[in-house]
Amino acid sequence: MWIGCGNVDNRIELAGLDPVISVLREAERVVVTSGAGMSRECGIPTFREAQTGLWARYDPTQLASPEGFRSDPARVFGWYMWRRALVEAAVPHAGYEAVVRLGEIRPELTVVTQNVDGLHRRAGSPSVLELHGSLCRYRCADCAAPHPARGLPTVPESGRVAPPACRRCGGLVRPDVVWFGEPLPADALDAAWRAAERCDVMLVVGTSGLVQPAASLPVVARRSGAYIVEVNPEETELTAVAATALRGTAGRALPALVEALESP
Ligand code: BV8
Ligand code: ZN
Repeated sequence: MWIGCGNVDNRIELAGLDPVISVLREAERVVVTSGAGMSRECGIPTFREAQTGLWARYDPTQLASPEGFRSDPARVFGWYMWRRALVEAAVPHAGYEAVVRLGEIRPELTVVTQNVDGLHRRAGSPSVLELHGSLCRYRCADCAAPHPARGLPTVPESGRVAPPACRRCGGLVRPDVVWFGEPLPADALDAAWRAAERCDVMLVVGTSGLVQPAASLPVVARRSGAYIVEVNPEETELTAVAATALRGTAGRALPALVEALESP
């Protein structure tokens, strides 16, 4: 079942939200899992958008992988300094605020994100499981010593920026994100599996559901009996797992959802 997004003045057809509202009203444990679409309305491109996507001109494994970084550190580091500029300029939209509000009315809310932009935290979500790390943190590629983000350059376009040298061992500094072929942080991933297995409702927001193991969380939740809601303007690999799909953007559908949940 899916609900079209009201084409007039941004309203979601609230009548279509009913099944989602009634399960949320009964739910104790809710998980919000988010992907790049959650930040699209903050001006941060998603990965797969054709022309403007983060990967439009490059193969992701060339940019978001240890091999890519080793073969051309300046190109990869420059890509992150450009993305860092986008993130620093971004302001969390009303959808992020709706997730914070949902956490206030459903205290057992777990936020799990594939995004590395830190926007859930910046919006005020108290605890966020960052499965793929954060481009707000930097460390040495060799000895893992933390490196301060302040003072790193931000660039207007994705150009070449030579990464600084580690102050402890002279190794190259890299973003503290999870690249392809790298393991996810065990504590965050374990907590995410547990939350998926125990939740009553999972909102799957702004993800194409293609990157593993994050894309398996809704499958695990569904198998454990959770009601899955996809929030995405388009169908994805995960639509089949969803009980309801809200065909709207994160910045519009999430506030509409929380407003309906709080209405008497
Ligand atoms: C690992 C950080 C093992 C860096 C990223 C099976 C099991 C395990 C692994 C694999 C597996 N199969 C394949 C693999 C390998 C690989 C993988 O998944 N490959 C893919 C390409 C098939 N996985 C890995 O390598 C992972 N590591 O498994 O390690 C291991 C274990 C032990 C020891 C060694 C190794 C690591 C994966 C993490 C990679 N890092 N990010 C960075 O960001 O630079 S991935 C990156 O891409 C994102 O974090 C995100 O996860 C992914 C992009 O996906 P989305 O977020 O969904 O974005 P996308 O653009 O695709 O879609 C956007 C959606 O939003 C669309 O649906 C669109 O319609 C929608 N949308 C648009 N606008 C809006 C909107 N929605 C709402 N509102 C809007 N306004
Ligand atoms: Zn070092």
